[in-house]
This record gives sequence, structure tokens and C-alpha cells, in this order.
Amino acid sequence: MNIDKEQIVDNNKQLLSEHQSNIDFLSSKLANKGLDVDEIICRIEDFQVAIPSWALGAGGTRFGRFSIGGEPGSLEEKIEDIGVIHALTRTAGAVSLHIPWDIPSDINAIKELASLHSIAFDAVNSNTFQDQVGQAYSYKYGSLCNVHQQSRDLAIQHNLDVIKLGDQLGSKALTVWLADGASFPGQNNFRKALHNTQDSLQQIYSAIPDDWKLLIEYKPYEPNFYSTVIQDWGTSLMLAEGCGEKAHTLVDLGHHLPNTNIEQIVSTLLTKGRLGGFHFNDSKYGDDDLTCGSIKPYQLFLIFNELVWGMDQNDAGNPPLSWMIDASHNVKDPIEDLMQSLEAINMAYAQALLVDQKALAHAQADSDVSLCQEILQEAYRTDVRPLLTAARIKAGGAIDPIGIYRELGVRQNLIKQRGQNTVATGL
Ligand SMILES: [Mn+2]
Repeated sequence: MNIDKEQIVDNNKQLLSEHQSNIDFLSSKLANKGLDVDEIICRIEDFQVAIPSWALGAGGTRFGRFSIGGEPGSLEEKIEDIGVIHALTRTAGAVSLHIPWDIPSDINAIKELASLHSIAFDAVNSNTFQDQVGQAYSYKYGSLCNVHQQSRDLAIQHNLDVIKLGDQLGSKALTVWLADGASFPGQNNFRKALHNTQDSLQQIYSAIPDDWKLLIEYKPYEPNFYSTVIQDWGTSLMLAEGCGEKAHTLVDLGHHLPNTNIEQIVSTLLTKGRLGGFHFNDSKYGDDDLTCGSIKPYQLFLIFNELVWGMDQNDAGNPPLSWMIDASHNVKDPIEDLMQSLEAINMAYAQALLVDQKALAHAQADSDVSLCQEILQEAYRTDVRPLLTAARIKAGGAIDPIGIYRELGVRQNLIKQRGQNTVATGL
């Protein structure tokens, strides 16, 4: 379903005067603090987050899966759904494909469809955590770490195939997340598993094009519950350094043990120039994959504070980051859910842009701890939504994306077109 630009303009008209008074109030407040409001709006407008191809259907858990109706049954329909999100928010200008769930049958046709919706192809994701039908050697006991060379070779070849496909689509990064590990003590020899993983990654790295990044994701546990080969950022960084300068660590917010200081990890990786990408989600307990900003919005702000400051300094030559939402669950309309995540990400980004970094540096130099907190929270407690709205209007998006989505009855239309019981590929 295509959203007509005129529909957005019409809907915006009803909300414009309220927005105008909100942005006028905020702009004068920020201008008094010496901030360049137009520049902040431009930076928000430029910030684009990729939508993964597996997030457009209702997510499943191991306990069940409940259809939301009108789910996309093909890659084309997934791109159309991202087109809806992007038309309304103007912040989702990229798709991240998961292979083999979403292999395009016609590369040129899919590129044409994506460009029609102003959607680029961001990082491609390989999958060696499941066996595919008829697969000659299993990943049951690991893929890149497997004790059997045949399984490792198969997993390496899969990654090489994904690079080739991504190259044809215009992607510039390969994301590798491994489920490899052990569920029981004694199951794996840690050193051999790590050695095999490094060796396999080096073989994949050798096929990474010069203008690409290899992104190595980490996760402490699940699906293996005793050990994971790439369990933390340190292991990921070590493996990336063992590959070469195009290899980087990817931080997924849900892939940490409770209360881990993720903003410090971000800062450390930026110091080394090795932060490659980000997967956004939120969690209460573990890898919950909840809507970004729904549980810990202050943490998200603190992470963005490190990102903004770190990328503005960028003395280690960190490459531009790949941003992606990595969340998918059972109870919300995924299109609305993704728009909520985008709003939360952009809010945290905008708040981070407001931090008075000079004053913070002075307060830190004076060890004025209370003032440090005041400076951070002054930015965090600013209602930045009018800035986001201004950026959306400027880019042709909607003042109230979820409101217009509901008013236009997009989901009802999708159910009419696609049926009640379609199932999207993915988890
Ligand atoms: Mn992830």
C-alpha cells in the first residue's frame, strides 16, 4: 500500500498550528542557550535507521506465534511496508536483509522497488544458526566454531554467498551473529572453538570488498546457555582485530547481561575506531527485543551521548555506523511498533545533540559531580519531540505518523489485500 503525499499534507494541516507553537517555544529556549536549532533539525533529518526484513511480521517466541493479519508474505511486500514507515517518518530509508529468509528472486526488480520507496540496502545478515532444508552438514554443534571442517566450510561459504548478494544490491556491510557455543560444561574446548571461529572469520574477511565492513555481533547467552563463543564486546573486538581494519564490533542493546554499562562499551569501541554498527531494541531481563525506548529511555540517551560526542571527536577514524532496529515480538502491530522505536531512537539522538559538552567537560575537570548530572539531565528532560516533528515535516513526513496510519486504515487495507493469516518469514 502506497501512502499518497497529499494524504500526509492534508493530515498535517490539522496539526500544524499546534506544532508551530511547540517548535516556536522550544526554538527560542534552545536559541537562548546558544544552540543552532536549524542545524539540529538537519542532523535529525539526516539520521536514517535500517529496518530488518524480518521485523514486519508478528514476532514469535518459542511458546507461540500470533498473526496480526496482513503480514507481508514476500520480500516485495516487506519493502512496501518499510515504504509506508519511511513515507510517514522519513527516518527508515534502508532495509537490512536476512539471508536465506529474504533472498530476492530478481535483484534488479527488488532494487527498483526499493528505490521507488527511497530505500537503500544496508548491512546483509548471514544465518548459520539454523540448518536449511537438505543441508549437507549440520550447525547443531556450531557453525564457524564447529569441530568438523565440513560444517565450518559450509558456514564460510554461506557468508561468501551473502557478501556476493549484498554486493549486487549495493550493501556495504556483512553482519555476522553466531549462535555458536555450548549448553553444557565440557561440551566445547573453549580455545579450539575460539581458534576455529577466528580462522573462519578470517576466510570470510578475505572476501569483504574494500569499501565494506565486516560487523561481528556478540551475545552472552542464548540459544546456548553455558557458553557463547563470541560472548562479549572484548571477544568481538579481539576477533575483529584478528581479521583486519574493515572488521568491527556490532553492539546489540539486548545482547548484554542485566545492568551492563553499554554506554561505556560504546565509548571504548569508539576510542579504538572499531564500533561498526548498532542494533536497537529494549529489554527488561535479557534479549527481550522490546520496542526501543519502552523500558530504559535514559540508558538510550546516555548511549547516544557517547555516540554523538565520540563521532564528533572521532580521532581514531571510526567509520560511519550501520544503524538497525533489531526487535520483533508478539503483541503489537509491527509497523506501529517500528515507528515507536524510530521515534525513541530519534529522541535520544536529539537529546544527545543538546548536551552542553563544553560545560560538561568543565564540570568534569572541576570534579563537580552534581553539575555533571544536571548538564546531562537538562538535555534529557527537554521535550525534543517538536524538533523531530520539524525534521519530519521538512522531509515530507507526517506530524503524527501513527495517527495517520490509523486514520488511513493501513493495517485494515493490508488485511484486505493479503488476508488475515499470512505469515512473514523470520523467527
Ligand atoms: Mn542483533
